[in-house]
Amino acid sequence: MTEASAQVPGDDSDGAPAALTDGIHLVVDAFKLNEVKTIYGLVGIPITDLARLAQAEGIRFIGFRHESNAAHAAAAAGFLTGKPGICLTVSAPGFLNGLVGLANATTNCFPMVQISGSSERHIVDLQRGDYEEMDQLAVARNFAKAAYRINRAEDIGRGIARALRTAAAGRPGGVYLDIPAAVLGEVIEAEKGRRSLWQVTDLAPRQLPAPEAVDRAIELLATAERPLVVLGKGAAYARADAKIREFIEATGIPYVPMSMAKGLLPDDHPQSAATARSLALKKADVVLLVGARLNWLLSHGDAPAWNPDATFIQADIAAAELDSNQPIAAPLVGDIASVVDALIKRTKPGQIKTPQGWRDELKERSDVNVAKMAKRLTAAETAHPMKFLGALRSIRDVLAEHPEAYVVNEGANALDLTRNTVGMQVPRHRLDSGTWGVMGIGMGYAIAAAVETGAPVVAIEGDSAFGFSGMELETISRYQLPVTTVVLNNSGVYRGDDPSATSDPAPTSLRARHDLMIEAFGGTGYRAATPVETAAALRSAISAGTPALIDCVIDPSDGTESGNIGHLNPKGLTARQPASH
Ligand code: ADP
Ligand code: TZD
Repeated sequence: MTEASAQVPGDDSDGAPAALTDGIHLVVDAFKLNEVKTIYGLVGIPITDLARLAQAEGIRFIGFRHESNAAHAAAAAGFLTGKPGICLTVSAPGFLNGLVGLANATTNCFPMVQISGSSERHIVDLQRGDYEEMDQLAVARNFAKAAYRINRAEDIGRGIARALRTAAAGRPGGVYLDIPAAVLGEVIEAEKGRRSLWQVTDLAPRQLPAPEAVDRAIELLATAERPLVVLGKGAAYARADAKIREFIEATGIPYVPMSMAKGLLPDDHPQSAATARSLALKKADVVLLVGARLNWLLSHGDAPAWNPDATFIQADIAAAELDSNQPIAAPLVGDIASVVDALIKRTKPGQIKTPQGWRDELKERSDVNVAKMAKRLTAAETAHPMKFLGALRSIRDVLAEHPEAYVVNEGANALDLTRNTVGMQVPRHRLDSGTWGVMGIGMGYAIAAAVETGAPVVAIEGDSAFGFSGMELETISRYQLPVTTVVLNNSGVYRGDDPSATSDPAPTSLRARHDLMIEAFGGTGYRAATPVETAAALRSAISAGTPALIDCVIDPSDGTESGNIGHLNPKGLTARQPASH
């Protein structure tokens, strides 16, 4: 227990004064009991003393410049550790700023809890006009996996346990927990408070698939002529790396990793069909989805991206996910570690075989695509001004020397091209824009990766993407985190030569020397205009292990509108590609 500061005459039988505690102490005690190690937040009324006490009690408090970034950090911490990340925000505007991160975490199935202080209930509920007045609980319900409010100090332990459990169990997601200022300040007897707290046992219990469901899936895979496994970020999250590898290698089935599943098996694994992805999807006849949704990122399982006669098997913890887009012939509902374990145990030796012809076909396509890419990379090496691929080739080579480094990645072209160029060797080391394709996760995710792991972090950012969280360079510098930010700076959203400018800059136009920004906070700024300079700067920044930013000067005419998802733009009368002149 934290040291309660006051005593009053109690009604104990011996008349001794009873020790007291309050809401703030109880929150910190509940965190400690549940082994919360870090809080990502931004202070103000009514949570400043909560942050101070948490820090004094040995919980790390990372103070941000904007709540959205703190919430993204908590979400990334949840993905990286498998335990809900904690974000702490103030009332109304602070709460709303954090909500983007909470909603994004829920969309990506990352466990986190956003705790917000809130204003006086009796004023808020009659809309009398309080300081930072808002019915936060009602708002949060729409954007989170669940939302709860604690109305009495004696319920703090219960509320925190419930929030942690809900965030982590089943399909992980974001949980909102509202704690009004009056509850944080409520004083109760310390013993009553102590007895009200508990530690959550087995946060995310295993969920085993039924044996007949597993056999059904195995029989389908056994009849396949062109089987395929798709690994999603749910598979990465499940920490079943060794089992997944064992199953894939024992059956010889080719696999395609979704972007955050890169590294689950090393990207240069001979069964990876990542470099023959289009062909793999178009021709596979039996597809095993492992922690990957058939959403827009997988063209909803529809032709022509997919074989219209493909049969789908889906392993997922959320039964309601199944059949959301295509018929699922063999549902495997359970946690991925248990599902893959059951698949391994129930497959008879030699029962699932992958025809060599299918593997050869993928390998041939892959060789062609790799050769094409190698040619583009070589051409980019000498191009001046520097192209995305020129910078990325250098980044790829330096990162190959540091497989332990975490890669954070956002942007449009900066996202697509990095994903395709930079290989990952280790599971859960790539964090990116995810299911929403959201901009703004960059510095928050990078900070969480550095804080949670202590490993070097390289954030590869489009110049627009970086701007959403750029002020957190100060946070990175204040905590001296080993984060190198590489801005692929082509002076605009998508590209920097949009001809649609009037007397004002074009809607996509941007101008910044990001290397100068970090210097204001005491970090090291580099400017790189060539691939050689990019490699030298990245090597030096990673080996220094201190905050750095490399502004890579990229040809403003390099890049395509909306990256590889330009087809999602509406095609009305005014539709055109402004930057493709
Ligand atoms: P990607 O974008 O990489 O394709 P998605 O985010 O679409 O991945 O899918 C992740 C899926 O993984 C979600 O449907 C989620 O329910 C599921 N999932 C998350 N954790 C687990 C787990 N431990 N076991 C089983 N399924 C999980
Ligand atoms: N706002 C938010 C929160 N998310 C978004 N995805 C967008 C806006 C729209 N958007 C994209 O989808 S990518 C992008 C924006 C603004 C930035 C692309 O420019 P960039 O990258 O400089 O980051 P490239 O490499 O120049 O394409």
